[in-house]
Amino acid sequence: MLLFCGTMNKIAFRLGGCKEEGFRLVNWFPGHMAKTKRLILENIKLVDVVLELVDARLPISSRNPLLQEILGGKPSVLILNKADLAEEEETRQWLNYYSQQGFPILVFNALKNQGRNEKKKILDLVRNQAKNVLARRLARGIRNQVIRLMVLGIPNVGKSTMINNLTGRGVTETADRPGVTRGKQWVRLEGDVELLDMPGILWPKFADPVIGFKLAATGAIREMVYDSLELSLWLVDWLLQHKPGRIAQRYQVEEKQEPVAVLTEICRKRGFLVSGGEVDLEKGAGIFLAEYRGGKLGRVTMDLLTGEAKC
Ligand SMILES: Nc1nc2c(ncn2[C@@H]2O[C@H](COP(=O)(O)OP(=O)(O)O)[C@@H](O)[C@H]2O)c(=O)[nH]1
Ligand SMILES: [Mg+2]
Repeated sequence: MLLFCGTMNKIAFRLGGCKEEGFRLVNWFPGHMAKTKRLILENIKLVDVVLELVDARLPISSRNPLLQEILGGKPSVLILNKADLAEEEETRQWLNYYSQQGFPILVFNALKNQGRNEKKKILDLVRNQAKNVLARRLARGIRNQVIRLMVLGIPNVGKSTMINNLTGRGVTETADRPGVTRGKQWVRLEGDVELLDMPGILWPKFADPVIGFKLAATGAIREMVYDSLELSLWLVDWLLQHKPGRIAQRYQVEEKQEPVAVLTEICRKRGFLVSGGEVDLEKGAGIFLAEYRGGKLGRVTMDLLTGEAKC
């Protein structure tokens, strides 16, 4: 299970030594997977349509690898959430990509009050997806035409926020960290649509180390399972390669150097020093990650469809 070994060694090498902590990243989730899957399968039986939430910045990396197996043919609607944090042109391309594959799909910002129109768009897609199920039910003599749906997605993708948005409630049980949702009941969205008031929390992909880093960078992975310095160096490296100019613009530093030198320069500019004049890289890393997540480096789509840099 040394999934992150290669990249970690690269980073550790730049830091001047191999760090055991780097391998902590791999220990995430497997223990909970079987239980999580069982719970979701139990809930999925109760619904007609699934709202699959993914992060618009990571339209591939934030999808669960076993989703199709979990759905077992159950109709779903794909929602690219957090669209306000993703690059608009990239989102348009992803929308085309999934539409062409026949996915009913919508771009969304669950934090914002999207108004009736946006909610109606979701419900129209849901109703369309439920048509066959309702027809089959009717053919069996069941008159109940209420469509039941649930929200599914990996941690922190905005499931609770989406439920609040659809039900029109104030913010409850949302947090910036994964895995905070509890409780279970049905909420009527419209006369013919009910929503399970408990999202299905899926585990993310972690077969590919790059995906692990992307998920960690956007905040989908619990803080305790990665080392913020290593993650921030990976992110500096990724931004230098894929979004040149972003770091320079924010921090007025020279981009044509190794990631660790870039982070060191950021620390110096910000005055993050420890005794003896050494830079406090840990502090710089934490602040860099927080600023990135807070959108201070602009909108960033990390899964890329365009050019050579596909994902
Ligand atoms: N910018 C932005 N933030 C969002 C959006 N949806 C959710 N969030 C934030 O993402 C974090 C996680 O949301 P939450 O609903 O708790 O995710 P869950 O773990 O999937 O239930 C919270 O800080 C939300 O405010 C969105 O569309 N845009
Ligand atoms: Mg939640």
